[in-house]
Amino acid sequence: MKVYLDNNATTIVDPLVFTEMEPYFVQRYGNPNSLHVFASDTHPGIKTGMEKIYAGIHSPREDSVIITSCATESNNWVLKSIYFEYILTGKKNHIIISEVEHPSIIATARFLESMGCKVTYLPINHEGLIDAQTVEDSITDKTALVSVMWANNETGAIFPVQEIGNICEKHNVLFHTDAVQAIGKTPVDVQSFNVDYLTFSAHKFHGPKGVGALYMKKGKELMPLLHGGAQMGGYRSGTLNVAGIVGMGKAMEQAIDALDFEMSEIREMRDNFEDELLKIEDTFVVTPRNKRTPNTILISFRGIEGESMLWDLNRSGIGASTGSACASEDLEANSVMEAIGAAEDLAHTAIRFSLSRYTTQDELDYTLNVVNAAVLRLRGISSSYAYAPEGHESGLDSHHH
Ligand code: 7TS
Repeated sequence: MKVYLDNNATTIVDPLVFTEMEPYFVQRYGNPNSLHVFASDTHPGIKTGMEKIYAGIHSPREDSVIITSCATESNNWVLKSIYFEYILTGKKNHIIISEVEHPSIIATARFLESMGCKVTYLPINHEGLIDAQTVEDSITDKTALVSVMWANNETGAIFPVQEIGNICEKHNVLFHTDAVQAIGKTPVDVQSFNVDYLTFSAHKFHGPKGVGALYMKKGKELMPLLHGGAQMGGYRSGTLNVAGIVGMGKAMEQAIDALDFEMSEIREMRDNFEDELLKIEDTFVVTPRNKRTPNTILISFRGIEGESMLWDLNRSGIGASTGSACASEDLEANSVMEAIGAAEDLAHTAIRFSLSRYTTQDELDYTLNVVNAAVLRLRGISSSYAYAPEGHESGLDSHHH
């Protein structure tokens, strides 16, 4: 049996999405900007795709949704753009982000620091959540931007973006949110939330890889990312990714259709699976379920190195993660677990299971059996588990690389 439980890293493309994209490779391949029928053949697909994308985040027509190549691009762009449009030319020099943003935000913020910006990294509390009050406390008259993700990729924690948006509006500070892990998992509405910029990526909601977007509210500024033929309103030149736009549109429509299913059925499957996992002794989940996206579990098995667990799971055909795939090249502790202040031995034991609407009960039953067997095997050979039973907060992290 092969079981895919790494949907926060990427997702299977919905077959309906693939079907809609297909004609745009061999049949309707024209450059949309050309002046002939090969071009105009592509226009209805682009129009429908864009309409579905706008509708999916409740964006009014007068706001902008600019298609990019991924969320990493959107995140880099919005931060660097704030630097060029608001900081370099004005009196502000400060941005606020959380310490558990995706590396595409953190690394960009560090780059801006090297350019002379001040950056505040907001802490998360013991539940892995951001307290909106810490945003307000960190804002000064020098603050240009707050960037806090909608939902965290490691824990699934949903951050208080509505409150943060209101605080930013009150203090006249721009607000960007990375909504990559929110689309299709919790309602995303840029009109009822005070969001100035918002990032998302098609491959996280059963669309194709290589297509992302940056939403911008009317009246806000953005530095053109790619100068050239003035596609995408001049913000991002380059021949449009027609199939990608068609695919992201269809994927967005499907994600919105399936939202209730995610928030009821998938949530229930996740909760039952989590209940079973927590029956294994010395296991921990930090963020309360009702404050998480419906598909995510970040769980620690005391005494078991995350990578060892992944190995056992993988041998049985199960794909999970120790956290962000972006960081798994090096054997670092889970960054969210570290930010929460977990003891180092626990921070190395986190495993992320992320479900999707394609996950079945059979797959979870099978996974549970494999996890149970893996826990027995790995704790049996774990020196740290034998020496550091529950409640014993020794720094005995004897399992090292
Ligand atoms: N932002 C968040 C919150 C993410 O989770 C990811 C990918 C990205 C941005 C980057 O998206 P991309 O479109 O540039 O690929 N996160 C993960 C993850 O959690 N495991 O692997 C990739």
